[in-house]
Amino acid sequence: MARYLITSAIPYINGIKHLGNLVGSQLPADLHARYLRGRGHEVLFLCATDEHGTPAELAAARAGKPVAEYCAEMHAVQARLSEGFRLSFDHFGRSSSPQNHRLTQHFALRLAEAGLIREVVERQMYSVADGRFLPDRYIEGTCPNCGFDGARGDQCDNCTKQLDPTDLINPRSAVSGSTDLELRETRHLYLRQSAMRARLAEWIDSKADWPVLTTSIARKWLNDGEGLQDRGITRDLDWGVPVQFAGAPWTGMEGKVFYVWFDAPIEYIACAQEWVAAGKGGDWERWWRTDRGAGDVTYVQFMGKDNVPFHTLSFPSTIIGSGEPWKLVDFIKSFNYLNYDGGQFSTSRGRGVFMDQALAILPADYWRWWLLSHAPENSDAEFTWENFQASVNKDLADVLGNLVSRVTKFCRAKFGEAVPAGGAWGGREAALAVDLGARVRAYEAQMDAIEVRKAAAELRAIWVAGNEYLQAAAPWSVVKSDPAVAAAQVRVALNLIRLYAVLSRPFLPDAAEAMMAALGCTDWAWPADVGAALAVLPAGHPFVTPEVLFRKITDEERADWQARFAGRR
Ligand code: B3M
Ligand code: ZN
Repeated sequence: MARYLITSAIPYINGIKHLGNLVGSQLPADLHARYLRGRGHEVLFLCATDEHGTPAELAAARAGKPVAEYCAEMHAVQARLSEGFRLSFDHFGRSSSPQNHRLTQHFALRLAEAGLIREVVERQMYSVADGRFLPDRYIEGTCPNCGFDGARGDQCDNCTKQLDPTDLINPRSAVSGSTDLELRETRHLYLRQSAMRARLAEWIDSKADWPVLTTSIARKWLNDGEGLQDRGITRDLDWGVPVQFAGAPWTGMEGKVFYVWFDAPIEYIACAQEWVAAGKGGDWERWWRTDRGAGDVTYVQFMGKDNVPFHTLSFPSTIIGSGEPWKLVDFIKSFNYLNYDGGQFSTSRGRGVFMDQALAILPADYWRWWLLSHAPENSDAEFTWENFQASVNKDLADVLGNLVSRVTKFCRAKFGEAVPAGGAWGGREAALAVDLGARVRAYEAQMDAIEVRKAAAELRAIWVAGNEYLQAAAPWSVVKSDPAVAAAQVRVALNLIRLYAVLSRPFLPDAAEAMMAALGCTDWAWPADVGAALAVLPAGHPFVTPEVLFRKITDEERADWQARFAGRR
């Protein structure tokens, strides 16, 4: 038994996430956590909401709520949706927690002591009416490129041009609308990432087994242009981790907070402390401190490709730069984007399926299966309703669901609702055990490598092999001439259902539970030997015939959903 620490990128607090967000980090992380638990390993799986930064402040303002209240509410919403999708976090924390405040300030202090923080004087827009410096997104005006009146200080949403606040024509405060703005000098803290370049490059070079998507993005940032830049880690905002704290080695930083991307990854550690504070665990240090036992932990992170630079360069700079024995990530699994039906998911236009909407129309397992079996690993992927309908109807209803219902119904009709005794195995059963034995090892290999699509394909092949066995054995014909042989076949087939529940559980947790419940079995032991696994349920073991595991999606539903989620123009 080994120990695995697993974190998913922590979703922003502002709003409900869409299926593309889900498949880019949280869902595959859950797959991995469930798989490792199923194999008997000790797992700590952490996620949280990312609650700081301008998007949180702006969303709260739009909702007309104090930001702390808005975040508490949205955290509860996201936690409920995570449960709905059966994301098996050991703890779902909050980056606004006191633990994260303390730890973020601790890291800043350590980095300063190590000489890795410098103060930089900048000229920044100050709003006299609002009495504050304005972050770029808080300044609006006319785009110098396209003339759009609602351009922001960081970007024009109309023509997508990247802007500097000083580029805007007639700039005004997004807080009050005031045009009484002036450039004033202000000091910010910069993390000297450039000083870490050689160490980071050496570290990335040592990760030959990492996905190319991960290392190529990291190398691009390390080597492109002037190379790794020093990065401002403070912002002029009220909501966040205060920069001016007791014992801080700088002065005059009142009214500033740490940049959201500085404190967000630190939440991975703080979340383990929150897990302990919530009474769910006794010791976070054995997961996070190599001087306290974390040396034998394998740490795996999951994220979308846009988050890779922050996890391969910025967060490691924080961790390594602190000079303290924190656990560094061992493997970073990153994902491309999921597109939606010929375009992109769009929150502002309500285009695509969001987590709450998905659960309102179908149970979690349907979505989990499609998303994971089509995970955007080697390139961007696309959700289409046709493809979703075909996958659900074929893989889940026709292959897995059909096997379960055929076997249990046939047994009930001919032998009653208990595993029949029958005779010994024949050659076909022995061959099935050998075939499945090899397939299970192939499935494990893909799951170990976190090759999500390939693992799904192996699992599907395992289901198909069972159907083929049943089709060839044909107990419904054999029973007429040789009931004992048919009984032995059904005994194997009922055991196949249990084997499928165990193997499918990481992908389909609810269906797996339903299958095991029908079998009246609680033995989730992973199949070390498939021959033995096909004999776990003994003759005479009672079962109940389950409800339909997966229903089919009709053409009418598909058309209806396609129209419903197409978004506003
Ligand atoms: N919240 C971005 C995102 O959800 C950001 C991830 C933080 S991971 C520390 O894609
Ligand atoms: Zn523009």
